[in-house]
Amino acid sequence: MPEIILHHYPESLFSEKARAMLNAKGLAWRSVIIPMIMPRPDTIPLTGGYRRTPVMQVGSDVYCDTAMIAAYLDDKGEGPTFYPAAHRLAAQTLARWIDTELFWGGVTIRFLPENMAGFLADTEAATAFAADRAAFSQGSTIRRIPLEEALPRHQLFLAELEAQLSDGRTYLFGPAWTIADFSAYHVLWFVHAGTPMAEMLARHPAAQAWYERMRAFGAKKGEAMSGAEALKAAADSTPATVANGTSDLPGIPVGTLVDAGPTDYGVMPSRGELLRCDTATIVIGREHERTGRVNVHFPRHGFGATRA
Ligand SMILES: N[C@@H](CCC(=O)N[C@@H](CS)C(=O)NCC(=O)O)C(=O)O
Repeated sequence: MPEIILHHYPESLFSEKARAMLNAKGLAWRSVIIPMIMPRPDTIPLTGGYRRTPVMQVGSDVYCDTAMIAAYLDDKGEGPTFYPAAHRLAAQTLARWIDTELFWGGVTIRFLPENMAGFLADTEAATAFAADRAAFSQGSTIRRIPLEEALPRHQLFLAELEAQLSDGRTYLFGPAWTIADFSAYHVLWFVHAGTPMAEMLARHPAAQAWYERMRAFGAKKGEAMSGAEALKAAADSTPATVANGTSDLPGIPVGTLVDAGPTDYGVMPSRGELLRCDTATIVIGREHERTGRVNVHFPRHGFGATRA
């Protein structure tokens, strides 16, 4: 199997979710650190436009969104599945709620001036970051959550997490992790790690102990790789075959040139030939002079494709 390559940056919370999943599964991975803001000349050739972070590459297959990354990793490495049958619906639905609703409330809290120390180097970096994220937000359908809504939402989640864990269980749904553990972990890491908000988490002992268990997964770093090396790894491989690809998009059969991407925020699409669109995934095939042929995989939830 080609190496697993994560394109990410240290401060990115969804990258922390991917790092934790990779390490929990005991998988070896290579680490390409990308800039926190655009341009990203060694990542966009792989995705063809998608610009959210992280992106995972396995040879010339590119996995966008941590939901897709989790689905790919699930049967790799060691440890239990992220989606145990008895809890699959609850864990997936909770993970999706955390990755959107709790996340956007968390953004409001984390970006309060008193929680920002050390996040951006100086005023110049702050100005560049604000301009980049304004461009990123173009076309977004997401509502910014005001603090008076975000804070009680977060406090209630902490209280419910504490109640869930207070019988001494190791993970949210029992002795084995699910995808919901990794989603809850990365948002708490973003809000509480290294900020004055750490004290709020510490008031929840069961949640704090669970958080420390999850943080041990996130801590390990991958082996460094340059963006140029990662593109060469794509150029040197062939994408995995997409077997029996079908499309459930009305009037858009497999083989159509499409724009595929998120429908909620960071909506910059990737253009390519549709290889599959079903309830779980969208896959497109595309070419770039630096990568050769790549297949780009998206989850279906929160994503769409239109004729280019
Ligand atoms: N649902 C996506 C969310 C990814 C996301 O929002 N990532 C943030 C960084 S943590 C992002 O893309 N920010 C803008 C950027 O990095 O360009 C996932 O699970 O990967």
